[in-house]
Amino acid sequence: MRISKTFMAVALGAALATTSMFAQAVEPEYTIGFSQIGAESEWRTANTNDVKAAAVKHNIDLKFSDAQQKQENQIKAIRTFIAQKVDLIGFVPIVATGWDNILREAKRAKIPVMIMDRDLTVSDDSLYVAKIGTDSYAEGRKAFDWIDNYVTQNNLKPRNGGDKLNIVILEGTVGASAATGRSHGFDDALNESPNKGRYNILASQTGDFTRAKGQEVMESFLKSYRDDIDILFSQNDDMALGAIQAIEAAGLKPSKDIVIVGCDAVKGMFQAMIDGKANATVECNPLQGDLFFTTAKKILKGEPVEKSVYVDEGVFDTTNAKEAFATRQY
Ligand code: GYE
Repeated sequence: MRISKTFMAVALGAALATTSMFAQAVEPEYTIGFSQIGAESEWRTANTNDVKAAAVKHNIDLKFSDAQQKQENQIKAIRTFIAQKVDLIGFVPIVATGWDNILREAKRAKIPVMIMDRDLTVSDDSLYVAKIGTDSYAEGRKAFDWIDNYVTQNNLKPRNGGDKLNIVILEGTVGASAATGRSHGFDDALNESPNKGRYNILASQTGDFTRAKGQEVMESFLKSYRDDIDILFSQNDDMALGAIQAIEAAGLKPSKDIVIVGCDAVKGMFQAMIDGKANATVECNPLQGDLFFTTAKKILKGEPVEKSVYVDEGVFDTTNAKEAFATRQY
């Protein structure tokens, strides 16, 4: 078949028109403002990357703001989103309290608000439409249960010859639900355990969810109790990784002299388990972007959504770390 030049020109023109029509069709469906806490941990970086990628996939114009670990910056960002008349506002509450006023401003402007990852306490639950995140309380319980099981199976004895196993705790950011939830879950599981009498919590202090602070606080624990600490529960993996450096610097063997359990299940912790320097980590899934934007779109279309959803999470330890590592996304 011979194709005439005219036909070619018409066909080309049509193709171009289709392309530009298509370009118009991919105009962002909604504008969403999102206030992230900062970049304090490997987990947070994975969470941020996931939110940004999911926004592209969901055809959202994302206004992303990093609060550099300060609640006042989050409040400012939310106020800016309100002024910009975005369609919906999402944020990760760095701490649980202090949000009532700004959320009332959003409500007055009729902008729906969604919460991601951490929990918050507000006087009126209608100040946000939906919350998706992780169950920190359950994570704390899982951490203690793993320890209790490990201690029983290995017949672990106190290093100092005393009658109790000494636990030290690196807590997360003061006032953050991820820290208080993990503390409560851990304490409740310990108090409910038939082996409760085996344990003593020797020290518990915040390391603000960062590697540097985790290392610093562990150094001070070791200064006071080098030969007494049997178990470290770190409320995130980054602090555990910092603590491992402090433990090695003190001439002790992480995972052997001191059992180390973290939270998050980030790649750095998998590597530490594979290298024999950490024992276990309770998973906390940062891949919440897809569910976040799916829920946001439903809200904006007036469809019903669940008020609160938790993502699924497991526990990893040296028995399955190597196998699981290959398929980890964060
Ligand atoms: O465990 C920690 C992060 O809020 C669940 O925040 C999150 C925690 C996570 O910085 O690494």
